[in-house]
Amino acid sequence: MRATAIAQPNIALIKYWGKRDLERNLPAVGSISITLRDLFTEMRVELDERLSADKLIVNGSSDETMLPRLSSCLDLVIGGARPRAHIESRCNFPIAAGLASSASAFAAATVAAACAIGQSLSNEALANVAGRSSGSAARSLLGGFVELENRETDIVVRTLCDSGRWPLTVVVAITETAPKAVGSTEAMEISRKTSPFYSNWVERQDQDLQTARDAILKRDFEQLAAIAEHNCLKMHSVMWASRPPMVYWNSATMRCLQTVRKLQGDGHGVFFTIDAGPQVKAVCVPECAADVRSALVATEGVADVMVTGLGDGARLVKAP
Ligand code: 2P0
Repeated sequence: MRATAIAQPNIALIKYWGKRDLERNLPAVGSISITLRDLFTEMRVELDERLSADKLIVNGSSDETMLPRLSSCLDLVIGGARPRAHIESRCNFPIAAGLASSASAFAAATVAAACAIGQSLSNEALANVAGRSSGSAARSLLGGFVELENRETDIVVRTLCDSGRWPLTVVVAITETAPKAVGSTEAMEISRKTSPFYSNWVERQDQDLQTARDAILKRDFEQLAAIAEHNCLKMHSVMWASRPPMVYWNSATMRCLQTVRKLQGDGHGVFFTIDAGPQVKAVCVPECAADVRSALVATEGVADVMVTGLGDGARLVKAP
């Protein structure tokens, strides 16, 4: 009745922002992401009939914040009448700071919970359970370039290109490690209800998905760079125009964008993307990674820089 799984966070190049069904946590739009290799969440789930309540330990300390959502995730996989669980999570990057920590956490928890009870779920079933806990988590089940397709009543995830076929590098510039003030779930709802740009965002998403899919299949870096930056800035425009406005950037975020523009001007194959947080992810061809890293390290306000390649999907690390 126990299992451990590991999952990597993913970074969306064509973003998920907004929900069409709050109850089932179904996204309003499809999305395309890359799964990272060197950032991870390891999640151990042990079901124990003697426990009266679920317990969560994160990086060695008791943690109540994520517990209700993780308990619901286990209920979805195992059923509400399940034994309570001792959940232990280990994560090697800042949590809730715009680095997709919920994606890797819920992907790992879903895989571990299913294994803990010896349940063999299809990829589709895993995606829908993980996605219900956190929309972006379904994408961390798979590796490389992953598309989340929004179907009429559910979602489906598939790999568009393996990490080995197009081994890009991601340089993450950390400009702030504190958790964000407004979580994505709440911010998405504010955007849906108040942003004058929201309906246009949803309507145009299929075009952006098509352009990105085409770029990935051709491995056309310039095309992917242009559509990913456009889609990212469009998502932030939706947020900025919401009431109240949601601005996740700080001054170092903007300076990182300028650094990336300068690198592009010097001929480097690099583009930026930013999620619901102030960190900047610079996606680049591997031969430019050292220069991109040095330039971001030297950018004022950058606290830390992490470099990673693209990785595989969630997997078990220990049999029960
Ligand atoms: C993404 N983000 O596509 C977008 C871009 C943030 C900005 O998916 O409410 O934590 O749990 O389904 O998965 C963050 O959203 O949101 C997210 P819920 P989640 O990566």
